[in-house]
Amino acid sequence: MPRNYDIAELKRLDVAHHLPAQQDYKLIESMGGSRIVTHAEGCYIFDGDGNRILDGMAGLWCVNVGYGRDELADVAAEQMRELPFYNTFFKTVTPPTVLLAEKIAKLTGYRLPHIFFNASGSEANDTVFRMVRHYWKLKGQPKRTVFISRWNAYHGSTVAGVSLGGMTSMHEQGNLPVPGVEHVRQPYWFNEGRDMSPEAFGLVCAKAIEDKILEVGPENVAAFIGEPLQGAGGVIIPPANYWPEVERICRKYGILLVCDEVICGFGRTGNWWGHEAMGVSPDIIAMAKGLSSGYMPISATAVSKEIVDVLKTGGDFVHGFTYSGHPVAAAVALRNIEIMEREHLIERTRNETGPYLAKALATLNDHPLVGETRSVGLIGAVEIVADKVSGARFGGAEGTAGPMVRDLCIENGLMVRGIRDTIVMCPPLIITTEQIDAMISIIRLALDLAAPKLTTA
Ligand code: PXG
Repeated sequence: MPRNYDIAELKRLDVAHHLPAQQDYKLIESMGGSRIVTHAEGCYIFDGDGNRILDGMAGLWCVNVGYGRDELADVAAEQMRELPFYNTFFKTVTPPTVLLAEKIAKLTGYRLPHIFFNASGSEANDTVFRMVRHYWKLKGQPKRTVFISRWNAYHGSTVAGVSLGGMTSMHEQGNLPVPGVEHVRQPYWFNEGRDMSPEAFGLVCAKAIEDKILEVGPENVAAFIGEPLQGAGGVIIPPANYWPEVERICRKYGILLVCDEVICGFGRTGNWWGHEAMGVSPDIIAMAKGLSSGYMPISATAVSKEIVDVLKTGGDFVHGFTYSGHPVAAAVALRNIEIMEREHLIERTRNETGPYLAKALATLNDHPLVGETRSVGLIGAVEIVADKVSGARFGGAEGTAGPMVRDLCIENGLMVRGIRDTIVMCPPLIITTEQIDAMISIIRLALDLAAPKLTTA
């Protein structure tokens, strides 16, 4: 049970001393501090003001097995007592780290049998950045340094993560991207492709990658990186033919294919990996979040044998972090995966709750403010529009309706994100059909409440 916190004092201290992630500090100050989340159980979070909120975001796209798993707390405590820390720098490793590496390799069908551990998704992508360039140099093709990514992609908040990502607001802070990253258009059919069929649009977006390869020179391109579906970009689900065509292009020019599975991995799409849902076989994947369901900070980069065989010709790969292969995080991740297997959460998402969410979302299509609903497994989106036919947005530009509807959802007991004018959701994989119904009812209510304000604004 929660402790008896002095919430007013915590809010005061929050404003005085704590700098939150990706926030407007002045705004938090004007609010008198952030919402203090005190405890959580199953699919619900509870705050210091007495609110119970259905967590439609699984924390931050990560608490796949839901909150309140005593066995994850127990396994962490056991490991902390036995060995709280040891590193992987001194020709040393710990038992949970080795066992987790084997487990992840197995989940890739041993196609990506070698695992490098990190503590965050950003670091997993930093590892990609350094490893890929090093690989090409060792292979005798040192000019292959360029990464191709998509506008509006999210690959993290470190220098490499922001550079690989395609968020222009992030690029503007810190003079990024670093040289050697090129961005191409995203496969966002609802916003950018409705004048053609999804199939035609899928080919156009894949062709943009080929055009960029030819512009940069294939001999200079190291890798293409992409999220199987863009999460933080607004749950952008590419047309079905996009990824197979991207893979064909990468193979044609001998370019490495990297999938960022930080959100899509560990059951989110109803498969272990998002790339399985998209029908491609990457050479490298980055993962985090659902790997431990957020119970411990841990991430990993899984790599093909071919790449590691080349790395073996180069002596030390001088890369790694203090917390690479942290034994407590690894022990928790192992047990988290065991829970997913024991409770058949991937199959349940694929066969039951995923299809149920898709149908429940589709019931919103009759709402005058809804332009499209879409989902894969348990990740979904609702597009808010002023005009259902043209797709025009309220206020003439994106970003008015989304935050308003999001805030109304939260006020009415549902945590979702509003990305531009898209409401996105990514609930724990343990969500029940009744809880999905509750989620959709609250979104409908929020849309109803927002409609008069938006139409008169
Ligand atoms: N790749 C992807 C696909 C992600 O979604 C990262 C990498 C970076 O992971 P770390 O652990 O370094 O944060 C992420 C993280 C949002 C939001 O606005 C999304 C993330 C992080 C913070 C905010 O939805 N995803």
